[in-house]
Amino acid sequence: MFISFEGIDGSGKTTQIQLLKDYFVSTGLEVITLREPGGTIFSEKIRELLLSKDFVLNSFTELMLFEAARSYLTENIIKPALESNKVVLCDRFFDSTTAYQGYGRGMDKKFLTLCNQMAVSSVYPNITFYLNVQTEISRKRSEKKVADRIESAGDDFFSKVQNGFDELSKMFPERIKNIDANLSIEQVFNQIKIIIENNN
Ligand code: Z5A
Repeated sequence: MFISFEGIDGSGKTTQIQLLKDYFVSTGLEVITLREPGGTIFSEKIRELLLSKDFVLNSFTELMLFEAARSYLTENIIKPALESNKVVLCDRFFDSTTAYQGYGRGMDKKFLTLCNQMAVSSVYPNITFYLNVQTEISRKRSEKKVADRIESAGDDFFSKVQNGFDELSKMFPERIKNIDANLSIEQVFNQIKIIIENNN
């Protein structure tokens, strides 16, 4: 099973991925956790370039780097893991491209869909948990973190991205589960657990 987690920065993805991993492991399943961009030495190098404040990237350069990192990760890690029946939990996947590069940066969404399809070559998440959090709450949670290049974009950018995730969850309600992520860690995880248990 392939599960991705989406949402704005500080929505609690890393926290919930760890809880879901522990849950699956306790039931005897083999689980791998990954993040995007990243998850392999090659893709982590691309991540450094993408998040560094040393470079000014235009939207196209940024997009190509995200897709290159995703293509490599999918081919070399996600596909083989799914073929050997492991559960794959991924912090972000192609919905982030639609939300950040499409809704946030204003790139053409049809073009992005095509790029996403080419990068993942038919490997799609079975479930996507969209951790839907108010921007003020996520900002408070991320207060201590030093902002990277993308996190340094203004509030206007993040409200467009948030709107993008909202729209996506309405367009694909079967796959994308809209989770109220303003609640406590335990309450958020309960919503996820109920969906996983009903899915079995
Ligand atoms: N990006 C893109 O533009 N296009 C793409 O295609 C892709 C990505 C794939 C990667 O960022 C950046 O790349 C990201 C989108 C862009 N940029 N932004 N903005 P990243 O991987 O470095 O970081 P992130 O994914 O944005 O977020 P994060 O810092 O990893 O946050 P998180 O994983 O969602 O949250 P967390 O670490 O679990 O929680 C943050 C804090 O809140 C922590 O102290 C927790 O203990 C606390 N927390 C978590 N949940 C709760 C609840 N429920 N209550 C209270 N406190 C909580």
